[in-house]
Amino acid sequence: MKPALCAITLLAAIGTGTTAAHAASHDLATFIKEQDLDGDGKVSKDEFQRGRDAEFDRMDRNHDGVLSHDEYVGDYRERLERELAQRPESERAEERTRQMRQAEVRFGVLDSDKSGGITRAEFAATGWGMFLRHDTNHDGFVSAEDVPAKDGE
Ligand SMILES: [Ca+2]
Ligand SMILES: [Ca+2]
Ligand SMILES: [Ca+2]
Repeated sequence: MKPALCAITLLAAIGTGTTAAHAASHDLATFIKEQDLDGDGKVSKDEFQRGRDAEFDRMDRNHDGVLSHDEYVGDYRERLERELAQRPESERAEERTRQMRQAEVRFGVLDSDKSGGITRAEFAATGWGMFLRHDTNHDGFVSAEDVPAKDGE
């Protein structure tokens, strides 16, 4: 199995149940909701590229073209804390531990050459894998016309 493919499978598996995921969602409806920037109900390649670039730039706080561990995991933690604030306090600690563990795993997967940082190319590679996975009718758009991929595929 090629490393990129392996990463996509793993990302899909650990993406389940997370709402603040940096990885493009493996759920078709969520993917469209998150990536459809102009609201026409489908995600074009151009739109997806712009969205991914914007997300990378937002996370790359020191603008060196690499998402360091602190930038990636720190950004995730901030988003997670905002989300956890909506939950009953009794659930927060456990959820925080679980989600942060997943964020660490995702960082390791995205950093495919294990250099300690995620380059734009690494970030893009896993995203495109997800786009192609969703575009099951291969028309270059992810839309409701695509058949949702089943978990585990
Ligand atoms: Ca669109
Ligand atoms: Ca950086
Ligand atoms: Ca399609």
